Amino acid sequence: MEPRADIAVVGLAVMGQNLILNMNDHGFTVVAYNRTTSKVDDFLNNEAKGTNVLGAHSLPEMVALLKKPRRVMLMVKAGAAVDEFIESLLGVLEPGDIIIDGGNSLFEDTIRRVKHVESKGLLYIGTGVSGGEEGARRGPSIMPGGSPAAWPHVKPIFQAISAKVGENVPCCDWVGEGGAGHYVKMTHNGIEYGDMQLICEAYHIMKDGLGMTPDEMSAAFAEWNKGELESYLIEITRDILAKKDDDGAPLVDKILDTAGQKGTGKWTVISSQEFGIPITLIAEAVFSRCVSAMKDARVEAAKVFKSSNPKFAGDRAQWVNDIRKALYASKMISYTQGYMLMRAAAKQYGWNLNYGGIALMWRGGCIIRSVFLGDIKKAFDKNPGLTNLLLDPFFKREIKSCTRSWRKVVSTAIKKGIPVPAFSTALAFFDGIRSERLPANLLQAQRDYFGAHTYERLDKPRGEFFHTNWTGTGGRVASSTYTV
Ligand code: NBP
Repeated sequence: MEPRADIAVVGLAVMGQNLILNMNDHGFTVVAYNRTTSKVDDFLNNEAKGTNVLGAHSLPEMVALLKKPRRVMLMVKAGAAVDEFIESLLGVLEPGDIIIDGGNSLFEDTIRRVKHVESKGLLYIGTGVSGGEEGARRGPSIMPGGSPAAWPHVKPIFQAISAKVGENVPCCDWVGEGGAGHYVKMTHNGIEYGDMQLICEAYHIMKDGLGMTPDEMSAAFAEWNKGELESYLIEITRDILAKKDDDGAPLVDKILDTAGQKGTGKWTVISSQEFGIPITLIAEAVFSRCVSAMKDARVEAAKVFKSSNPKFAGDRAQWVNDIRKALYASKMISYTQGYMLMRAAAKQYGWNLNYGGIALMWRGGCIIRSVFLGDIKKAFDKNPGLTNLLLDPFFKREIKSCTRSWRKVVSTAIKKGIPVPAFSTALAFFDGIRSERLPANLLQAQRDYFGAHTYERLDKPRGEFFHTNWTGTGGRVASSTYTV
């Protein structure tokens, strides 16, 4: 068999099929393989009919069709299926060949797999692919990490099929070693949870606080999509709110209010806890989905704690403007937190992340794509060492211009009993991060009181630890571990 394929894609579900067709459009010869091999024929006889896509019914057949170094991309369910395929591939590939995992794998699994595959003399890439079905077909955002030596061999394919922004700039670049690509993709998904929750809170206030109809709200989102909030998620929200069911009534009103989740938001929050980075907005977005899933408990409690009149007094157009600003300010906080998280992970794992480059990769193709990410890119281009996005002159100005409206919206929603966990945690973070003094002096005193955990003093250099015998009955021995 003549080795004439540029790459193999394993896994013919929605993502695999669409990526193959996208690669084919860009002139690459792809060989398709799937565990259930009947799906290979199905694909070749339907979606891939008339293309140059080749099919294989076994891994040896697939490998024989590939040019060297062989490139095999897995688009299978994350977890055990990836490990099983890696083991099978190690049996048929050769040193120098490249295994790519394009699924939503946990970054820690990717770190382990890179080491394992490299120990066998092969190269490994773990890459985030974002944009769902449409992205995979027309141009996704691609976030590759793993063995750096593999990148030059994969770059032409990935950059050709990725989304483009501006003057044909690909939304795909090398992210870093080990699990960096999957970490950045995980953070992207966490931020996506946050963005969606913020939009839902804006919708909730407009619906219950302002009494707006779905059509009126759709018009507001259409307006917002012309300004600083212009983004894919605002755009689809506009369209969702305008969509009618078969009977002509708004479809959104008929959808059960319980949200599902697949785990990447939860993983982001777990990782943030490991590093001590307060990604409070993403955490609230994950928990909000959990609260929404407790439908029966909510129905039960709603009978006991009846809500009072949630209507906001005042001018509706003014409120819509205030809500827009509250959403914008909260979004700035969410991305500030997300970037703090990536910086902490990079430090821990020794990744040299290009933060502006990440904003560019997210600028097109993916679910969180937005104009806003262009501003983030500019901020990191100006100052690659920026540790707090809010301190960039543009974002400083922007958030200052929103704070009045933001406080007004959050406080009124709280008074009226409309839950706004993401708007309000964002505001609490903002007030926390801009406080020179927080009440943690008292907290340290409490810890020293009951556990002799020691404290540092304002009037002494950092790193000197003190213990007080608070009750007069304690000993002089302090705890030997001190973690700020
Ligand atoms: P799925 O996540 O639904 O996976 C289906 C594929 O996995 C099929 O090819 C199936 O083979 C294979 N598979 C399964 Br299931 N268990 C297997 C096993 N034990 N061994 C070997 N193969 C196995 O596909 P998808 O929705 O296209 O997503 C692919 C990857 O991309 C996932 O990691 C997903 O999280 C990620 N992703 C998805 C989206 C999206 O919008 N769907 C977006 C971004 C990333 P079979 O046909 O023989 O059952």
